[in-house]
Amino acid sequence: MDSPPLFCVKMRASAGGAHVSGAERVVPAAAVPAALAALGARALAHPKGTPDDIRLRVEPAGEILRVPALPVVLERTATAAEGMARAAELLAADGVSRVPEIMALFRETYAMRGAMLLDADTLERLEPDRARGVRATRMDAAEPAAADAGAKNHFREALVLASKVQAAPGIVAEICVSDDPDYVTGYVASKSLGYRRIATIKERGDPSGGRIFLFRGPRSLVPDCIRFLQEQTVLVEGVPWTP
Ligand code: PML
Ligand code: MG
Repeated sequence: MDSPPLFCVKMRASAGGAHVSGAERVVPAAAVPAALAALGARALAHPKGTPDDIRLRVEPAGEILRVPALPVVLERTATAAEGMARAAELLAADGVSRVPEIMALFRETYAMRGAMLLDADTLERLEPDRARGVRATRMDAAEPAAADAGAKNHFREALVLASKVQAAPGIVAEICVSDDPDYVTGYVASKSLGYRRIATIKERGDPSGGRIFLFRGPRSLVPDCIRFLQEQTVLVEGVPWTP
């Protein structure tokens, strides 16, 4: 039996032009109204504040690619400094050179809506629009998500995104720090490291966060990479509810 067509449901909320929150689901038509309601409620209840602009959007999901979730490993760190050092160590162990320079560039992601796309070796920035960055979008966990309708599950959503990103052409690794002031856990991900959850990677109360996607390959591959991140709908299989 053919499965019913799926739709991407997206929410983006901002205040005074600054990004507050965003989330998305990939669901069959019958589940679109509930997904819109849940994402709308979420936009209104974000710890970063009440938005003055909430956008909800529904698009046909098109052709779906299924990828497995990256395996999850917890890295126990107690302070932001320890967490950043652990992230750097993992990237270096994974064959990324110039890690201190990459970590220094991380600060520049704080004001961006999307991620920085960085050549892992030359450190050249590859995003067509540097203020916006590159946004990984059109993705969800493959398993039915009835219990997922309510509050944000940082871990699950991040694992979905990281698993999609590592399936993109040319991507070799990612580093992420949440921009939610009270969410201190971040991660480093790659195909060989899996999803390394770093228990503490920033100070509580700190609103700065961002993502860097590290790319390796010919420049001719960059458009394919960006197209995959932004346009290919991906369902991630085997995403656990809790880490
Ligand atoms: C975000 O706020 O969107 C990033 C969340 C990172 C989640 C890390 C984890 O809990 O595994
Ligand atoms: Mg956030």
